[in-house]
Amino acid sequence: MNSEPPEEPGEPRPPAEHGTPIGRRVLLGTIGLGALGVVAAPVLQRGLEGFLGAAADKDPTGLTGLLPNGGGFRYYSVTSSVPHKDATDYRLTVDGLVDRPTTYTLDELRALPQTRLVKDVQCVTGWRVPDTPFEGVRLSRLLDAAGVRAKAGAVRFTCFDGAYSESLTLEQARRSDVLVALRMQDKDIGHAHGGPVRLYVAPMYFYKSAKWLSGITVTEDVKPGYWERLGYDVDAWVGKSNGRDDDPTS
Ligand SMILES: Nc1nc2c(c(=O)[nH]1)N[C@H]1C(S)=C(S)[C@@H](COP(=O)(O)O)O[C@H]1N2
Ligand SMILES: [Mo]
Repeated sequence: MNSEPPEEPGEPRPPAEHGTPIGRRVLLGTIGLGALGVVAAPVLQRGLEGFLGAAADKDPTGLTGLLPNGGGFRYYSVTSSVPHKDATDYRLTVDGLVDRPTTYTLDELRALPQTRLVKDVQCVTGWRVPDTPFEGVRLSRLLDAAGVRAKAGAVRFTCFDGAYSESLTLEQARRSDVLVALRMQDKDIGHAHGGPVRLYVAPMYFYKSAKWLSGITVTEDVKPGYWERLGYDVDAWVGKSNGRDDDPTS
C-alpha cells in the first residue's frame, strides 16, 4: 500500500524545490504515460484533450497533469474537478472599482473585436511551447467599457473551478498583449485548456494565464494569486522573475 500522501493536483514544485535533480514527478510522469497506453484505446475517439480533461476530473493526485497535452502543453488544475461551461451557461463578470459592472455571455465576448497574437508559452517549471496563437478580447477593452475608477490600482481574476486566482497591476492589465482569450491554437479553447474563456498574459509565466476565467474584479492593490501565495513571483515576467533566465515571450 502506498502511504505517501497524494501530491497536490496541478502545478508541481514550489520555487524552493526547483533545484531538485530527479523529482517524484519524473517518475510519476513515466508511470502516467504507461497508464495512458493501457487506457488510451477506448477513448481515442474523444481526442487526447477530452481524455485528459475527463481523466483529470477523476484523478485527485494530479497524475494526469504530467501527460503531454497536444503540442507540448500540459494539463494543470489545482482542483480535482472543474464544471464544464459553454455558450449556454458561461458568464464573465467585471466588477469592483468600476462605474459600470458588467456580465458578459460567451456570444457577447465573441461579438467584440478580437485580437490574435502568436508567441511562445513558457511555464515556470521549464516547459516551453513555441509560436502558439491566442485570440480574444483585449482586457483593456473590457476595463475601459466598465469604467475603472481613479483609486483603482490592480485587477484580480477568479475562476469557475472555485479555487484558482490571479492578479495584475492595472498598468500590466492594460498592455496590448493581455487578452481575455476565447481561442488557442486557432480553435475554441477546450475544457482542458481552461475553456471556454481563459486569461492570456503573453509576457509572463503561464501561471498568470488563469484558466476557466469567470471574474475580473478591479481592486485598489494587488492581491497575490493562488501560486503566488505559495511562493511564485507576483510580477511574473518571463526571464526576469522566479529566479529563471528564459528568453522573453513578448
Ligand atoms: N484555473 C487555473 N488556471 C491555471 C492553472 C490552474 O491550475 N488552474 N494552472 C496555471 C499553470 S501553472 C499553467 S502552466 C497553465 C497551464 O495551462 P494548460 O493546462 O492549458 O497547459 O495554466 C495556468 N492557469
Ligand atoms: Mo505553470
